[in-house]
Amino acid sequence: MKKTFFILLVLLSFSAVQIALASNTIKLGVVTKPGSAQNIVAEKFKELLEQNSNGAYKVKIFHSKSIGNETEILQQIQMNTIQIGVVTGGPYDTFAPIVRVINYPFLFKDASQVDAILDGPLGQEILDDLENVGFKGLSFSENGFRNLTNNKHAVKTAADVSGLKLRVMSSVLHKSIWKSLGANPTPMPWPIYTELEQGVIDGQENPLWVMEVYKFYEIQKYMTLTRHVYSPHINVASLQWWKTLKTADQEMIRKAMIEASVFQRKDNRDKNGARLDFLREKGMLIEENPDLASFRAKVAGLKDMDLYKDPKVNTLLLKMIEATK
Ligand code: EAX
Repeated sequence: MKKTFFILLVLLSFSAVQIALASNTIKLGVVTKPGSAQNIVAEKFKELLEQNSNGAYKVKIFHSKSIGNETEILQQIQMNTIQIGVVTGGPYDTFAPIVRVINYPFLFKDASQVDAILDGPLGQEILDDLENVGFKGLSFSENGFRNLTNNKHAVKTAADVSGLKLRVMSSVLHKSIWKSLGANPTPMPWPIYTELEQGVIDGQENPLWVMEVYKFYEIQKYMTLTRHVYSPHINVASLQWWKTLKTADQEMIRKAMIEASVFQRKDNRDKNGARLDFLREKGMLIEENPDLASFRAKVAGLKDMDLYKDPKVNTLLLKMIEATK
């Protein structure tokens, strides 16, 4: 009898330990594959948090669409079936329209302006706003400035974009930008290699690392350095999960994500020069000095569109435009 009780006790405490361990495993979702910008953030975060918590927290990274596209990752974070995501700004659009403020075309001049603003009070306003839709905003890392590629012809001025079938992210803003520029934009989730290869679409737009890591140089001849949108990753936790954590743990997790973000932004920027050389070597024809004035002129009306009508979003957009002048 005594012995049975003892065994039962051992079993019980064993499962209690297991529960404790399981609850400290953070599931982190990214849509892209190892070597991608999002994955570099995720891996650095894992390394830092596991180290700083002396192993009390474990991070399991789900990548390469293994738990769905970016919209689906965000939905799972809202439900707390995944705790953290490193997700591109575009798909947040349908969850929190305030994010459109960062993706506004030709807003930021350069990386140092991006950091000053996103790491400052305006960026914080956006992170805080995400709490209204179930996300705890932790930090911004980056995809980077987005550039146009296509397989039809060289693009130098906005007029050259006319009629191109372009894939855009699941974002009304991105769709509106390319409509204003005269293209024929189709929203599609990531990844899109097959669609480009089969000619379902003529082109797409993304930062330089994407053309390299996803080998778009094999299937896209022309690239134009349009830098039309600065594309952040917004790194969030499930608010539902966040509220169950001790303050000290929240701080440890937030700090690790901020540190991982700072690390990745630098890493991404440091590599851009070499990427251009690499893509040129691979045979891409790169227009380095497009007529950006012609692009700007066509998207100038966006800020007066319904997209930015919500007073909160509109006020922040105007502040952002002022701050990036
Ligand atoms: O990082 O969907 C997109 O175009 C994103 O930039 C993608 O996550 C690649």
